[in-house]
Amino acid sequence: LGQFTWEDPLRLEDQLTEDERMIAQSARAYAQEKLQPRILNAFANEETDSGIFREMGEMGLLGVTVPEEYGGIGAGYVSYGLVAREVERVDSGYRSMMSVQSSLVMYPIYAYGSEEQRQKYLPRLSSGDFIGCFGLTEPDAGSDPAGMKTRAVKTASGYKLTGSKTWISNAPIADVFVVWAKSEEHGGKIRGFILEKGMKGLSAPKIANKMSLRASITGEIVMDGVDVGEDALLPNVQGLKGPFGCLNRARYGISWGAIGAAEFCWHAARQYGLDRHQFKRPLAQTQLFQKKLADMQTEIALGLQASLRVGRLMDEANAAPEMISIIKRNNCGKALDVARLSRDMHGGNGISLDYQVIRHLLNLETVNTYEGTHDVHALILGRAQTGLQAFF
Ligand code: TGC
Ligand code: FAD
Repeated sequence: LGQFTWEDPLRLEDQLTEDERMIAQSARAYAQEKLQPRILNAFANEETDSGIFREMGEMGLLGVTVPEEYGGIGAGYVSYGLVAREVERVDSGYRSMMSVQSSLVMYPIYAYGSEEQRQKYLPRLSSGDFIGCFGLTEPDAGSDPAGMKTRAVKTASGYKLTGSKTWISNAPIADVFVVWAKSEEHGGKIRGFILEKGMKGLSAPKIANKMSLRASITGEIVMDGVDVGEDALLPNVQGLKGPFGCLNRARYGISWGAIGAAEFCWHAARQYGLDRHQFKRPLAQTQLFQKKLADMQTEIALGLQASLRVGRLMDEANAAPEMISIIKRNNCGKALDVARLSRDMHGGNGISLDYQVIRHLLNLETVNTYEGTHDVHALILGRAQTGLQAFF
Protein backbone atom coordinates (compact mmCIF):
# COMPACT_ATOMS: atom_id res chain seq x y z
CA LEU A 1 0.00 0.00 0.00
CA GLY A 2 1.16 3.54 -0.73
CA GLN A 3 1.74 6.20 1.88
CA PHE A 4 -0.65 9.07 2.47
CA THR A 5 0.81 12.46 3.43
CA TRP A 6 -1.88 14.97 4.27
CA GLU A 7 0.02 17.98 2.87
CA ASP A 8 0.80 16.26 -0.44
CA PRO A 9 -2.04 13.79 -0.88
CA LEU A 10 -1.39 12.91 -4.54
CA ARG A 11 2.40 12.96 -4.11
CA LEU A 12 3.22 15.88 -6.36
CA GLU A 13 6.78 15.79 -5.03
CA ASP A 14 7.36 12.35 -6.58
CA GLN A 15 6.44 13.71 -9.99
CA LEU A 16 9.11 16.43 -10.01
CA THR A 17 12.67 16.13 -11.25
CA GLU A 18 15.59 16.67 -8.89
CA ASP A 19 16.26 20.10 -10.48
CA GLU A 20 12.61 21.12 -10.08
CA ARG A 21 12.64 20.10 -6.42
CA MET A 22 15.80 22.13 -5.82
CA ILE A 23 14.39 25.25 -7.52
CA ALA A 24 11.16 24.94 -5.50
CA GLN A 25 13.12 24.49 -2.26
CA SER A 26 15.30 27.52 -2.83
CA ALA A 27 12.25 29.63 -3.80
CA ARG A 28 10.51 28.44 -0.65
CA ALA A 29 13.49 29.25 1.56
CA TYR A 30 13.77 32.75 0.07
CA ALA A 31 10.02 33.39 0.31
CA GLN A 32 9.72 32.16 3.91
CA GLU A 33 12.93 33.74 5.23
CA LYS A 34 12.96 37.06 3.36
CA LEU A 35 9.42 37.83 2.23
CA GLN A 36 7.22 36.40 4.98
CA PRO A 37 8.70 38.64 7.73
CA ARG A 38 7.98 41.79 5.68
CA ILE A 39 4.50 41.13 4.38
CA LEU A 40 2.39 42.19 7.35
CA ASN A 41 3.81 45.72 7.36
CA ALA A 42 3.99 45.97 3.57
CA PHE A 43 0.31 45.05 3.20
CA ALA A 44 -0.89 47.10 6.16
CA ASN A 45 0.96 50.22 5.01
CA GLU A 46 0.52 49.68 1.25
CA GLU A 47 4.27 49.72 0.70
CA THR A 48 6.18 48.10 -2.16
CA ASP A 49 9.83 47.33 -1.52
CA SER A 50 11.52 47.67 -4.91
CA GLY A 51 14.65 46.02 -3.44
CA ILE A 52 12.76 42.74 -3.73
CA PHE A 53 13.44 42.68 -7.47
CA ARG A 54 17.22 42.61 -6.88
CA GLU A 55 16.84 39.93 -4.22
CA MET A 56 14.74 37.80 -6.55
CA GLY A 57 17.26 38.42 -9.31
CA GLU A 58 20.10 37.19 -7.10
CA MET A 59 18.08 34.07 -6.32
CA GLY A 60 17.51 33.39 -10.04
CA LEU A 61 13.75 33.82 -9.67
CA LEU A 62 13.30 36.37 -12.48
CA GLY A 63 12.98 34.98 -16.00
CA VAL A 64 13.30 31.39 -14.84
CA THR A 65 12.56 30.10 -18.38
CA VAL A 66 14.82 32.59 -20.19
CA PRO A 67 18.09 31.05 -21.48
CA GLU A 68 21.24 31.57 -19.43
CA GLU A 69 22.94 33.67 -22.13
CA TYR A 70 20.37 36.40 -21.38
CA GLY A 71 20.59 36.07 -17.61
CA GLY A 72 17.83 33.53 -16.99
CA ILE A 73 18.35 30.04 -15.68
CA GLY A 74 16.92 28.24 -18.71
CA ALA A 75 14.62 26.10 -16.60
CA GLY A 76 11.22 24.78 -17.71
CA TYR A 77 7.67 25.92 -17.10
CA VAL A 78 7.10 23.44 -14.28
CA SER A 79 9.96 25.14 -12.41
CA TYR A 80 8.47 28.54 -13.14
CA GLY A 81 5.12 27.33 -11.76
CA LEU A 82 6.74 25.97 -8.61
CA VAL A 83 8.43 29.34 -8.00
CA ALA A 84 5.07 31.13 -8.40
CA ARG A 85 3.49 28.72 -5.91
CA GLU A 86 6.16 29.38 -3.29
CA VAL A 87 6.15 33.16 -3.68
CA GLU A 88 2.34 33.38 -3.61
CA ARG A 89 2.21 31.15 -0.55
CA VAL A 90 3.48 34.35 1.11
CA ASP A 91 1.57 36.94 -0.91
CA SER A 92 -0.07 37.28 -4.34
CA GLY A 93 1.42 40.77 -4.65
CA TYR A 94 4.99 39.45 -4.49
CA ARG A 95 4.14 36.80 -7.08
CA SER A 96 2.61 39.52 -9.23
CA MET A 97 5.85 41.53 -9.12
CA MET A 98 7.77 38.42 -10.15
CA SER A 99 5.43 37.16 -12.85
CA VAL A 100 4.98 40.51 -14.58
CA GLN A 101 8.76 40.84 -14.79
CA SER A 102 9.22 37.25 -16.04
CA SER A 103 6.24 36.51 -18.28
CA LEU A 104 5.04 39.91 -19.36
CA VAL A 105 8.29 41.84 -19.79
CA MET A 106 11.20 39.43 -20.22
CA TYR A 107 9.23 36.93 -22.29
CA PRO A 108 8.06 39.37 -25.01
CA ILE A 109 11.51 40.92 -25.26
CA TYR A 110 12.99 37.44 -25.61
CA ALA A 111 10.33 36.05 -27.97
CA TYR A 112 9.52 39.11 -30.08
CA GLY A 113 12.55 41.36 -29.62
CA SER A 114 15.62 42.01 -31.77
CA GLU A 115 18.99 40.69 -30.65
CA GLU A 116 19.94 44.26 -29.61
CA GLN A 117 16.80 44.55 -27.48
CA ARG A 118 17.49 41.20 -25.84
CA GLN A 119 21.07 42.18 -25.01
CA LYS A 120 20.10 45.62 -23.79
CA TYR A 121 17.26 44.65 -21.45
CA LEU A 122 17.20 40.99 -20.49
CA PRO A 123 20.32 40.69 -18.30
CA ARG A 124 19.33 43.74 -16.25
CA LEU A 125 15.71 42.64 -15.95
CA SER A 126 16.93 39.24 -14.86
CA SER A 127 19.20 40.70 -12.15
CA GLY A 128 16.41 42.98 -10.95
CA ASP A 129 18.45 46.12 -11.74
CA PHE A 130 15.64 47.05 -14.10
CA ILE A 131 11.99 46.76 -13.10
CA GLY A 132 9.50 46.11 -15.89
CA CYS A 133 5.79 46.59 -16.47
CA PHE A 134 3.28 45.54 -19.15
CA GLY A 135 0.64 47.92 -20.44
CA LEU A 136 -2.34 46.33 -22.17
CA THR A 137 -5.44 47.34 -20.15
CA GLU A 138 -6.92 50.78 -20.70
CA PRO A 139 -9.67 52.71 -18.91
CA ASP A 140 -12.13 51.70 -21.67
CA ALA A 141 -10.56 48.38 -22.72
CA GLY A 142 -10.12 45.67 -20.07
CA SER A 143 -11.63 42.33 -21.03
CA ASP A 144 -11.73 43.57 -24.62
CA PRO A 145 -8.18 44.70 -25.36
CA ALA A 146 -8.99 44.92 -29.09
CA GLY A 147 -10.87 48.10 -28.12
CA MET A 148 -7.68 49.89 -27.06
CA LYS A 149 -7.28 53.54 -28.01
CA THR A 150 -3.51 53.94 -27.60
CA ARG A 151 -2.01 54.87 -30.98
CA ALA A 152 1.48 54.78 -32.46
CA VAL A 153 1.99 57.19 -35.34
CA LYS A 154 5.06 56.97 -37.62
CA THR A 155 7.53 59.85 -37.39
CA ALA A 156 10.75 60.55 -39.30
CA SER A 157 12.85 58.80 -36.64
CA GLY A 158 10.44 56.26 -35.17
CA TYR A 159 7.00 56.50 -33.57
CA LYS A 160 4.92 58.85 -31.43
CA LEU A 161 2.75 57.10 -28.82
CA THR A 162 -0.39 58.64 -27.37
CA GLY A 163 -2.85 57.06 -24.96
CA SER A 164 -3.25 55.76 -21.45
CA LYS A 165 -3.12 52.42 -19.69
CA THR A 166 -4.54 51.66 -16.29
CA TRP A 167 -4.24 49.05 -13.55
CA ILE A 168 -0.63 48.35 -14.49
CA SER A 169 1.42 46.33 -11.97
CA ASN A 170 4.87 47.80 -11.18
CA ALA A 171 4.26 50.87 -13.41
CA PRO A 172 5.13 53.67 -10.92
CA ILE A 173 8.54 52.10 -10.16
CA ALA A 174 9.24 50.68 -13.63
CA ASP A 175 12.34 51.40 -15.70
CA VAL A 176 11.11 49.46 -18.74
CA PHE A 177 7.55 49.62 -20.12
CA VAL A 178 6.30 47.03 -22.63
CA VAL A 179 3.30 48.84 -24.11
CA TRP A 180 0.81 47.68 -26.74
CA ALA A 181 -0.61 50.20 -29.22
CA LYS A 182 -2.45 50.29 -32.53
CA SER A 183 0.04 51.29 -35.20
CA GLU A 184 -1.28 53.32 -38.11
CA GLU A 185 1.74 52.36 -40.19
CA HIS A 186 0.85 48.69 -39.80
CA GLY A 187 -2.79 49.05 -40.84
CA GLY A 188 -4.00 49.67 -37.28
CA LYS A 189 -2.58 46.35 -36.05
CA ILE A 190 -1.49 46.04 -32.45
CA ARG A 191 2.28 46.32 -32.00
CA GLY A 192 4.51 46.18 -28.95
CA PHE A 193 6.90 48.98 -27.96
CA ILE A 194 9.57 49.22 -25.28
CA LEU A 195 9.51 52.56 -23.48
CA GLU A 196 11.94 53.72 -20.82
CA LYS A 197 11.47 55.73 -17.65
CA GLY A 198 12.24 59.42 -18.15
CA MET A 199 11.05 59.66 -21.75
CA LYS A 200 9.38 62.99 -22.43
CA GLY A 201 5.58 62.73 -22.14
CA LEU A 202 5.68 59.44 -20.21
CA SER A 203 4.37 59.24 -16.65
CA ALA A 204 3.11 56.48 -14.38
CA PRO A 205 1.04 57.76 -11.45
CA LYS A 206 0.26 55.38 -8.61
CA ILE A 207 -3.27 54.09 -8.01
CA ALA A 208 -3.79 54.46 -4.25
CA ASN A 209 -6.20 52.88 -1.76
CA LYS A 210 -6.31 49.38 -3.20
CA MET A 211 -7.75 46.89 -0.73
CA SER A 212 -6.03 44.01 -2.54
CA LEU A 213 -2.41 43.36 -3.60
CA ARG A 214 -1.33 46.19 -1.32
CA ALA A 215 2.32 45.06 -1.32
CA SER A 216 2.47 45.31 -5.12
CA ILE A 217 2.35 48.82 -6.52
CA THR A 218 -0.12 49.48 -9.36
CA GLY A 219 -0.38 52.52 -11.58
CA GLU A 220 -1.43 54.12 -14.80
CA ILE A 221 0.78 54.68 -17.82
CA VAL A 222 0.14 58.05 -19.45
CA MET A 223 1.68 58.61 -22.89
CA ASP A 224 1.32 62.18 -24.02
CA GLY A 225 2.99 62.07 -27.44
CA VAL A 226 6.01 59.99 -26.38
CA ASP A 227 8.64 59.94 -29.15
CA VAL A 228 10.54 56.69 -29.50
CA GLY A 229 13.06 55.50 -32.08
CA GLU A 230 12.59 52.62 -34.53
CA ASP A 231 14.52 50.50 -32.07
CA ALA A 232 11.63 50.65 -29.57
CA LEU A 233 9.35 48.52 -31.78
CA LEU A 234 9.22 44.79 -31.00
CA PRO A 235 9.88 43.60 -34.55
CA ASN A 236 8.77 39.99 -34.48
CA VAL A 237 5.05 40.03 -33.68
CA GLN A 238 1.91 41.85 -34.65
CA GLY A 239 -1.72 41.56 -33.65
CA LEU A 240 -3.33 40.52 -30.37
CA LYS A 241 -1.42 37.25 -30.42
CA GLY A 242 1.58 39.32 -29.22
CA PRO A 243 0.18 40.24 -25.80
CA PHE A 244 -1.79 36.97 -25.57
CA GLY A 245 1.40 34.98 -26.08
CA CYS A 246 2.74 36.65 -22.91
CA LEU A 247 -0.55 36.21 -21.07
CA ASN A 248 -0.49 32.47 -21.75
CA ARG A 249 2.70 32.22 -19.68
CA ALA A 250 1.56 34.54 -16.92
CA ARG A 251 -1.88 32.90 -16.62
CA TYR A 252 -0.24 29.50 -16.36
CA GLY A 253 2.03 30.79 -13.54
CA ILE A 254 -0.98 32.29 -11.76
CA SER A 255 -2.66 28.87 -11.76
CA TRP A 256 0.19 27.60 -9.57
CA GLY A 257 0.46 30.78 -7.54
CA ALA A 258 -3.22 30.92 -6.58
CA ILE A 259 -2.93 27.38 -5.23
CA GLY A 260 0.11 28.43 -3.18
CA ALA A 261 -2.06 31.09 -1.51
CA ALA A 262 -4.82 28.50 -1.03
CA GLU A 263 -2.36 26.08 0.58
CA PHE A 264 -1.40 28.74 3.12
CA CYS A 265 -5.08 29.26 3.97
CA TRP A 266 -5.75 25.52 4.23
CA HIS A 267 -2.77 24.86 6.51
CA ALA A 268 -3.70 27.85 8.66
CA ALA A 269 -7.30 26.61 9.04
CA ARG A 270 -6.13 23.11 9.99
CA GLN A 271 -3.73 24.43 12.62
CA TYR A 272 -6.32 26.84 13.99
CA GLY A 273 -8.83 24.00 14.28
CA LEU A 274 -6.31 21.86 16.17
CA ASP A 275 -5.35 24.65 18.55
CA ARG A 276 -8.72 26.22 19.32
CA HIS A 277 -11.19 24.49 21.58
CA GLN A 278 -14.92 25.18 21.76
CA PHE A 279 -17.53 22.97 23.43
CA LYS A 280 -14.67 21.17 25.25
CA ARG A 281 -12.93 19.82 22.16
CA PRO A 282 -10.78 21.07 19.29
CA LEU A 283 -12.72 22.70 16.45
CA ALA A 284 -10.89 20.21 14.20
CA GLN A 285 -12.75 17.42 15.96
CA THR A 286 -16.08 18.46 14.52
CA GLN A 287 -17.57 16.98 11.39
CA LEU A 288 -18.22 20.30 9.67
CA PHE A 289 -14.65 21.48 10.23
CA GLN A 290 -13.26 18.23 8.84
CA LYS A 291 -15.54 18.36 5.81
CA LYS A 292 -14.21 21.83 5.02
CA LEU A 293 -10.61 20.64 5.39
CA ALA A 294 -11.35 17.70 3.10
CA ASP A 295 -12.82 20.03 0.46
CA MET A 296 -9.75 22.27 0.65
CA GLN A 297 -7.34 19.37 0.41
CA THR A 298 -9.19 17.87 -2.56
CA GLU A 299 -9.43 21.07 -4.62
CA ILE A 300 -5.82 21.99 -3.94
CA ALA A 301 -4.50 18.54 -4.84
CA LEU A 302 -6.54 18.45 -8.07
CA GLY A 303 -5.53 22.00 -8.97
CA LEU A 304 -1.84 21.22 -8.54
CA GLN A 305 -2.12 18.09 -10.68
CA ALA A 306 -3.83 20.07 -13.43
CA SER A 307 -1.17 22.79 -13.40
CA LEU A 308 1.58 20.18 -13.43
CA ARG A 309 -0.01 18.49 -16.45
CA VAL A 310 -0.26 21.76 -18.38
CA GLY A 311 3.29 22.68 -17.33
CA ARG A 312 4.61 19.42 -18.73
CA LEU A 313 2.75 20.12 -21.99
CA MET A 314 4.21 23.65 -22.07
CA ASP A 315 7.67 22.21 -21.66
CA GLU A 316 6.94 19.99 -24.68
CA ALA A 317 5.58 23.05 -26.58
CA ASN A 318 2.28 21.19 -26.74
CA ALA A 319 -0.07 23.25 -24.53
CA ALA A 320 -3.12 25.02 -25.98
CA PRO A 321 -4.38 28.38 -24.63
CA GLU A 322 -7.72 26.76 -23.68
CA MET A 323 -5.90 24.40 -21.30
CA ILE A 324 -4.44 27.46 -19.63
CA SER A 325 -7.92 29.00 -19.38
CA ILE A 326 -9.13 25.87 -17.56
CA ILE A 327 -6.40 26.00 -14.91
CA LYS A 328 -6.26 29.79 -14.52
CA ARG A 329 -10.02 30.00 -14.09
CA ASN A 330 -10.54 26.97 -11.90
CA ASN A 331 -7.52 27.37 -9.66
CA CYS A 332 -8.24 31.04 -8.99
CA GLY A 333 -11.92 30.34 -8.31
CA LYS A 334 -11.12 27.41 -6.04
CA ALA A 335 -8.38 29.34 -4.24
CA LEU A 336 -10.90 32.09 -3.48
CA ASP A 337 -13.32 29.47 -2.11
CA VAL A 338 -10.57 28.02 0.09
CA ALA A 339 -9.56 31.46 1.37
CA ARG A 340 -13.18 32.32 2.22
CA LEU A 341 -13.67 29.01 4.02
CA SER A 342 -10.45 29.51 5.96
CA ARG A 343 -11.47 33.04 6.92
CA ASP A 344 -14.75 31.64 8.22
CA MET A 345 -13.04 28.82 10.12
CA HIS A 346 -10.91 31.39 11.96
CA GLY A 347 -14.06 33.01 13.35
CA GLY A 348 -13.58 36.62 14.41
CA ASN A 349 -9.80 36.24 14.32
CA GLY A 350 -10.18 35.56 10.61
CA ILE A 351 -10.70 39.23 9.84
CA SER A 352 -7.44 40.27 11.51
CA LEU A 353 -4.39 40.85 9.32
CA ASP A 354 -2.39 39.04 12.02
CA TYR A 355 -3.95 35.72 11.01
CA GLN A 356 -3.18 36.47 7.34
CA VAL A 357 -6.07 34.64 5.70
CA ILE A 358 -8.08 37.82 5.08
CA ARG A 359 -5.02 39.24 3.26
CA HIS A 360 -4.92 36.22 0.96
CA LEU A 361 -8.67 36.45 0.44
CA LEU A 362 -8.45 40.12 -0.50
CA ASN A 363 -5.51 39.44 -2.84
CA LEU A 364 -7.25 36.56 -4.56
CA GLU A 365 -10.10 38.86 -5.58
CA THR A 366 -7.61 40.56 -7.91
CA VAL A 367 -6.00 37.31 -9.00
CA ASN A 368 -9.44 36.02 -10.03
CA THR A 369 -9.96 39.21 -12.09
CA TYR A 370 -6.67 40.03 -13.78
CA GLU A 371 -5.24 38.18 -16.76
CA GLY A 372 -8.79 37.45 -17.91
CA THR A 373 -11.65 37.33 -15.41
CA HIS A 374 -13.21 34.05 -14.26
CA ASP A 375 -16.13 34.69 -16.63
CA VAL A 376 -13.98 35.68 -19.60
CA HIS A 377 -12.13 32.36 -19.34
CA ALA A 378 -15.52 30.61 -19.26
CA LEU A 379 -16.37 32.35 -22.53
CA ILE A 380 -13.04 31.29 -24.06
CA LEU A 381 -13.86 27.69 -23.09
CA GLY A 382 -17.48 28.00 -24.20
CA ARG A 383 -16.34 29.25 -27.61
CA ALA A 384 -13.84 26.42 -27.92
CA GLN A 385 -16.47 23.73 -27.34
CA THR A 386 -19.42 25.23 -29.22
CA GLY A 387 -17.70 27.20 -31.94
CA LEU A 388 -20.00 30.08 -30.96
CA GLN A 389 -18.62 33.50 -30.00
CA ALA A 390 -20.50 34.80 -26.92
CA PHE A 391 -18.38 37.86 -26.10
CA PHE A 392 -20.61 40.15 -28.13
P1 TGC B 1 -9.62 36.71 -30.67
O1 TGC B 1 -10.33 37.02 -31.94
O2 TGC B 1 -9.99 35.54 -29.88
O3 TGC B 1 -8.05 36.62 -31.00
C1 TGC B 1 -7.36 37.70 -31.62
C2 TGC B 1 -6.01 37.15 -32.08
O4 TGC B 1 -5.26 36.72 -30.96
C3 TGC B 1 -5.00 35.30 -31.07
N1 TGC B 1 -5.17 34.73 -29.73
C4 TGC B 1 -4.18 34.15 -29.06
N2 TGC B 1 -2.89 33.93 -29.38
C5 TGC B 1 -2.13 33.31 -28.46
N3 TGC B 1 -2.59 32.94 -27.25
C6 TGC B 1 -3.87 33.15 -26.88
N4 TGC B 1 -4.30 32.82 -25.67
C7 TGC B 1 -4.73 33.78 -27.80
N5 TGC B 1 -6.03 34.17 -27.78
C8 TGC B 1 -6.28 34.73 -28.96
C9 TGC B 1 -6.04 34.78 -32.05
O5 TGC B 1 -5.60 33.60 -32.67
C10 TGC B 1 -6.15 35.93 -33.01
O6 TGC B 1 -5.00 35.91 -33.84
P2 TGC B 1 -5.08 36.44 -35.35
O7 TGC B 1 -3.72 36.18 -35.91
O8 TGC B 1 -6.17 35.65 -36.00
O9 TGC B 1 -5.43 37.90 -35.27
O10 TGC B 1 -9.67 38.01 -29.80
P3 TGC B 1 -10.89 38.71 -29.12
O11 TGC B 1 -10.72 40.17 -29.32
O12 TGC B 1 -12.20 38.08 -29.52
O13 TGC B 1 -10.53 38.35 -27.60
C11 TGC B 1 -11.41 37.85 -26.74
C12 TGC B 1 -10.81 37.48 -25.37
C13 TGC B 1 -11.84 37.72 -24.33
C14 TGC B 1 -10.44 36.01 -25.41
C15 TGC B 1 -9.55 38.24 -25.01
O14 TGC B 1 -9.62 39.51 -25.39
C16 TGC B 1 -9.14 38.12 -23.56
O15 TGC B 1 -8.48 37.15 -23.17
N6 TGC B 1 -9.48 39.12 -22.69
C17 TGC B 1 -8.92 39.21 -21.35
C18 TGC B 1 -7.93 40.32 -21.30
C19 TGC B 1 -6.78 40.04 -20.38
O16 TGC B 1 -6.47 38.91 -20.03
N7 TGC B 1 -6.07 41.10 -20.01
C20 TGC B 1 -4.92 40.93 -19.18
C21 TGC B 1 -4.16 42.20 -19.03
S1 TGC B 1 -2.54 41.98 -18.34
C22 TGC B 1 -2.78 41.66 -16.72
O17 TGC B 1 -3.86 41.54 -16.23
C23 TGC B 1 -1.54 41.49 -15.93
S2 TGC B 1 -1.77 41.34 -14.26
C24 TGC B 1 -0.40 40.43 -13.91
C25 TGC B 1 0.05 40.50 -12.54
O18 TGC B 1 0.07 41.58 -11.91
O19 TGC B 1 0.49 39.39 -12.06
P1 FAD C 1 -14.28 44.65 -17.38
O1 FAD C 1 -13.72 44.09 -18.65
O2 FAD C 1 -14.98 45.96 -17.48
O3 FAD C 1 -15.22 43.56 -16.72
C1 FAD C 1 -16.16 43.88 -15.68
C2 FAD C 1 -17.05 42.66 -15.45
O4 FAD C 1 -17.76 42.34 -16.65
C3 FAD C 1 -16.27 41.39 -15.10
O5 FAD C 1 -17.04 40.62 -14.20
C4 FAD C 1 -16.18 40.64 -16.41
O6 FAD C 1 -16.07 39.22 -16.25
C5 FAD C 1 -17.51 41.00 -17.04
N1 FAD C 1 -17.48 40.92 -18.51
C6 FAD C 1 -16.67 41.59 -19.37
N2 FAD C 1 -16.97 41.25 -20.65
C7 FAD C 1 -17.96 40.34 -20.58
C8 FAD C 1 -18.69 39.60 -21.55
N3 FAD C 1 -18.44 39.72 -22.86
N4 FAD C 1 -19.66 38.77 -21.13
C9 FAD C 1 -19.92 38.62 -19.82
N5 FAD C 1 -19.27 39.29 -18.83
C10 FAD C 1 -18.30 40.14 -19.22
N6 FAD C 1 -3.56 44.96 -16.89
C11 FAD C 1 -2.41 45.10 -17.62
O7 FAD C 1 -2.45 45.31 -18.83
N7 FAD C 1 -1.20 45.02 -17.00
C12 FAD C 1 -1.05 44.81 -15.68
O8 FAD C 1 0.08 44.73 -15.16
C13 FAD C 1 -2.24 44.68 -14.89
N8 FAD C 1 -2.15 44.55 -13.54
C14 FAD C 1 -3.29 44.60 -12.77
C15 FAD C 1 -3.18 44.67 -11.39
C16 FAD C 1 -4.32 44.81 -10.60
C17 FAD C 1 -4.19 44.95 -9.12
C18 FAD C 1 -5.61 44.79 -11.22
C19 FAD C 1 -6.86 44.90 -10.40
C20 FAD C 1 -5.72 44.71 -12.60
C21 FAD C 1 -4.56 44.63 -13.39
N9 FAD C 1 -4.65 44.66 -14.79
C22 FAD C 1 -3.50 44.76 -15.54
C23 FAD C 1 -5.94 44.81 -15.46
C24 FAD C 1 -6.76 43.52 -15.55
O9 FAD C 1 -6.24 42.65 -16.51
C25 FAD C 1 -8.21 43.90 -15.85
O10 FAD C 1 -8.75 44.51 -14.68
C26 FAD C 1 -9.04 42.70 -16.27
O11 FAD C 1 -8.61 42.19 -17.51
C27 FAD C 1 -10.54 43.03 -16.33
O12 FAD C 1 -10.76 44.19 -17.07
P2 FAD C 1 -11.68 45.39 -16.45
O13 FAD C 1 -11.18 45.69 -15.09
O14 FAD C 1 -11.70 46.49 -17.45
O15 FAD C 1 -13.11 44.76 -16.29
